[in-house]
Amino acid sequence: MNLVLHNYVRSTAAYRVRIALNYKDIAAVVSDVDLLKGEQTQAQYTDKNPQGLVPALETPQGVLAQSLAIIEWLDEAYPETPKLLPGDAWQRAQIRSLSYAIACDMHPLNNLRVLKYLTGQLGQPEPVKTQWYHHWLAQGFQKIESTLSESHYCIGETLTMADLCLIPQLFNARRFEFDLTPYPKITAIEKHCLGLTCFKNAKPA
Ligand SMILES: N[C@@H](CCC(=O)N[C@@H](CS)C(=O)NCC(=O)O)C(=O)O
Repeated sequence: MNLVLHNYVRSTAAYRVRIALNYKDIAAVVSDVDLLKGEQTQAQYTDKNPQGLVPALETPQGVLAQSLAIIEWLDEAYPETPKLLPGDAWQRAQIRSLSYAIACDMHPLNNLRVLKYLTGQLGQPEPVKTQWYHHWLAQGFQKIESTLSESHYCIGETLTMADLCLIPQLFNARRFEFDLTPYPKITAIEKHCLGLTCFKNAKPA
């Protein structure tokens, strides 16, 4: 299958999909969209992905937006590859629940366009932006830390979509100098995952 991943190297959401492709060993051509230059809002991109965000995956059936939809599609379209939503209905629901806590409740509050609106139209200075960013990270990470066990992974004993949401969010947190010492279970999972090849080859750096 010919796949094209529309990507930006520092995008948290695209990072999730890069890890998924690596883990499953699925080849995709990478096409970079420079978010800082606003390429995500230009017709060349929005004609393909009207949602105007990265990632998007071009597939033989069409263009799919939304990282979690892409990851679930990869799981179903490539059933012979290792699953990122393994287990029974209950376990898969647990994986989605934790993934959504990060991707739906944390990440959107700290997205580029939200931060730009805060410092641009709303005229807030940089320290307020950082305070906003850290506030919502702390809210999210506190809740997640309290639900984790002592495993190497967020849910169960294997890698799942939830880990693909957590690790990129931590990359972002570190980039904004957020103190992660109060979250030992989260950082233990991070340490383990960053040692895996599929994460190493997907890292923004
Ligand atoms: N819920 C979407 C989020 C996508 C998203 O927000 N992507 C960011 C980069 S991490 C983006 O394209 N931002 C551009 C902007 O804010 O203008 C997903 O999971 O794919």
